[in-house]
Amino acid sequence: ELHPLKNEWALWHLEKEESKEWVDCLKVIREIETSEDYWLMFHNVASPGNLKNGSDYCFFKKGVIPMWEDKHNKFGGRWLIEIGEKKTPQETTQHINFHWYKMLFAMVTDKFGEYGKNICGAVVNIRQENNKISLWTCDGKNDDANLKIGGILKTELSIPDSAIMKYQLHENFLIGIKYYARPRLFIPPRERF
Ligand code: M7G
Repeated sequence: ELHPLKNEWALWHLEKEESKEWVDCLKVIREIETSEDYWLMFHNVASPGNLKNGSDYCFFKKGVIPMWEDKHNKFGGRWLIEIGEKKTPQETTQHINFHWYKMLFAMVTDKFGEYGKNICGAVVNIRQENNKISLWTCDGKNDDANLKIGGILKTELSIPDSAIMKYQLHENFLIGIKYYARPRLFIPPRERF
C-alpha cells in the first residue's frame, strides 16, 4: 500500500543551453505523490551537489511552474540561503546536498504546518562560487507568514545564527532590479537605516 503525501510535487531539472531560451531549458524529471516516490527520487536521482555547474533543480507543488511569472509566484518571493565555497569541493557538495534534502524533507513531511499552503517550492542553483538554495513562497508581503516559514526553515536546516537568511521579492527580478534591491526581510533581523 502506497503512502500519499499531503501535496503532490514535481522535480524539475534545468540545464542552460546557449541556443535556447531559459524557460525552454526547464524539464520535469520526476513526479512525487507518495513517500515511496520521494524515497525513490532520493536514491535514484543524482544529488544536486553532483550536477554540472550552471544547472538547477526545482521541487515545486504540482501546478506551479518554477518561474517568477507563474501566477502562484509573481506576488511572492524567496528565502535565500547562500552556500559559499567550503574548504574542499567535497565539503561544498556535502553542504549543498545536506541543505537540499533537509529542505525537501521539511516540505514533504509538512513541517510548515498552517504556513505550508504559502509554500510554492524549492530551488537549488549550482553556481561555482555562489551556490544557492531557496524556498519560494506565494505572498511576498505577508511578513508574518514569511518570518514564521523562515524560522522553521532555519531550525529544520540547522542553520547557525551567524548565517544570514534574506527574503527577496520576485517582482524585483521580474522588473530587472536583481541584486541591488534590498531584501524585504532578514533572519536574524536587521535595523532599517
Ligand atoms: P538565476 O538562475 O536565478 O540565478 O537567474 P543566477 O544569476 O545565479 O544564475 C539567471 C537568469 O536566468 C536570469 O537573469 C534570467 O535570465 C533567467 N531566469 C531565472 N529565473 C528563475 C527566471 C524566471 O523565473 N523567469 C524568467 N523569465 N527568467 C528567469
